[in-house]
Amino acid sequence: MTTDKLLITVAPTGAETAKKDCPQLPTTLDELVETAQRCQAAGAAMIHVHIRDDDHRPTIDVGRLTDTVTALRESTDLVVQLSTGGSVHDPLDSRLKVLDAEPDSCSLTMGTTNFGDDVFSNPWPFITELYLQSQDREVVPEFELFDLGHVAALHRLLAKFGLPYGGRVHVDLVMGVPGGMPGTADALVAAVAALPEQVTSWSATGIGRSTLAVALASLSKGGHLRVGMEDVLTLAKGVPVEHNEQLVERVVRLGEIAQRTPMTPAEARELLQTKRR
Ligand code: KMH
Ligand code: ZN
Repeated sequence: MTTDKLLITVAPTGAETAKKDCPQLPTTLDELVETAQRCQAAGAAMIHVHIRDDDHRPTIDVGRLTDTVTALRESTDLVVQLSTGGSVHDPLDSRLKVLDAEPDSCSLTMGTTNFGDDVFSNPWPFITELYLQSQDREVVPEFELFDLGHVAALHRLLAKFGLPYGGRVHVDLVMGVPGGMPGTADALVAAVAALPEQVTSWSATGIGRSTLAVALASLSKGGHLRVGMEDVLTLAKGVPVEHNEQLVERVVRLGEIAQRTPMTPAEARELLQTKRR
């Protein structure tokens, strides 16, 4: 699976950080579009999207999500991936409705995980329902794996329900969440070794201070990268991220050292076999 192309996904907003604590977090549609354009120019090919309401609080309102998908499609070429994880407070039935916004891709987390002081709930019946709906709606899932148990659950899902829409299996290792697997090279190697044989591409992201360790380990193993202010808010101790573009630029530079060229959005669509919309 080693490749000289590097898929960079930007996750610019997330659901955990408050705007008042981080005014540079893109929370309005205009800010998101501006961020997406600059991150694409810097080397990102996919965007993992969480949106906010008028008070900058996380929302998964389908109307707003649909407008967001439309705006991102009109203003960028990025593969648009909507989060079905939302925030830890979003109910499961609302999270299923995210697919109504017809994104290219959706996140699909493979198990419940402790999430700091909270619980990010992903019971098996929810996972299977979301998977079946993604197949039916022709949306390419990105399997989010926070733990080794989630890798095992992916084996089970693929064995029982077959391949995703498009026939490719793309996963993202989300590492260093307090409650999930640690953001270390050792954990990454163990998780990659355990991936199902059907996996055709994988990326990794390290939360907080684990961001660099995970990025370097992923590059060493031939993996792809996710970065963004959903996952990390500082460039170094005491140095805040001012714009998501900086995080994309940084991994483009790391990729150059590893002789990896950023994938274009068109190449990412080919890799993931997303539907032409
Ligand atoms: N905000 C987290 C609770 C996803 O986007 O699918 C869930 C999350 C995963 O960010
Ligand atoms: Zn997310």
